[in-house]
Amino acid sequence: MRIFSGIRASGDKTLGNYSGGYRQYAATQEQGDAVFCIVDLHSITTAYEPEGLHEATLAGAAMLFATGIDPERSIVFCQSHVQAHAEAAWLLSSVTSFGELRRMTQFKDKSADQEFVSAGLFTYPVLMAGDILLYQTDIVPVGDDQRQHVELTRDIAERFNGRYGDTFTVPKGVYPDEGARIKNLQEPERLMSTSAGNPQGVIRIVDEPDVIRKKFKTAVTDSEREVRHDPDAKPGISNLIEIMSVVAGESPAAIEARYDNSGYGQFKEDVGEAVVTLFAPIQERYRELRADEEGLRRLLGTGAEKARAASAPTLEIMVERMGFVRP
Ligand code: AQP
Repeated sequence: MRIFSGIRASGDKTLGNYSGGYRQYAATQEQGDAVFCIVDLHSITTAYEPEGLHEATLAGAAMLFATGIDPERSIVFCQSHVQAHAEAAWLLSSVTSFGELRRMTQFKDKSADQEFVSAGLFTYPVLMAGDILLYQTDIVPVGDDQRQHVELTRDIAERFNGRYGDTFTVPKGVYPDEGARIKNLQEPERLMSTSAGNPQGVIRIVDEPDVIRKKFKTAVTDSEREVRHDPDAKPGISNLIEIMSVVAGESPAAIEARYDNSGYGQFKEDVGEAVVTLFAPIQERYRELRADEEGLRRLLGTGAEKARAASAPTLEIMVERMGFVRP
């Protein structure tokens, strides 16, 4: 089985990224041939600084390895190191409609925050489709915010296959049962995000333990006392239950039972402590890896070579079937 997922090089990654991304990557790499991409070409679709991109790319690589991706076992590389990705995006844009892209909710949300809305922000889902399809991917482990893009990728694959003959495996999105949509602790109606929302409600994987504890302690809840999973009536506490479920590997029902009658204070403290304990070894590995820039570049170089070899045959079939003359 072929597994592919991408993670944007941007800012400090969050508990949301851990839940929908990293933890799923580490688990799925055990199930087949996994390919993980730092999607740095995606990072330039919103306002950014070149030095920031440089740092975020290296940090992105370090975080993948720190959270358990094994470079011997899985392919880890940067999107900009493998030219097939930019080429595939252009080719696939001919089988993607303007109407489909206009319906993407992430474009609507992200463009609303931008002073300058780049064409790349609009067409980025095609780049993502190419990322996935170039590797004949079977499954794409992601968080729920990527569901619409994975569905679009499936439509693009089917349309290409229908028009030019069977070329791509049609991939399936894999979303975690719990923690596919971790919310901002201060604004439980919105997703926890690297780039948006109240920063006090965003748990960054590299946050100091005391910062994490404080963010959980001050998390928004409601005026009841009951630790009960009910996302509509109790979004704040339900979010904390889901976080605890991700971190402790327990079902929401088991967590409710454990905190029956104990009130919110103790529960919030325990969730914070559980996250601190989970992140401590990741932070340590991350610091070591990030300090060795040469080592990271070497690993990314090897990953890019493997990714070029793995994607080249599919790109070749695409251009041939589409009627291009090859030199
Ligand atoms: N809040 C979240 N809950 C669960 N999963 C999430 N993911 C992101 N936020 C949550 C998942 O993390 C993986 C990598 O995401 P990404 O870095 O490619 O970027 P994103 O989805 O756009 O979210 P970010 O990191 O918050 O970046 P911004 O908002 O700055 O663009 C994906 O699988 C994603 O589903």
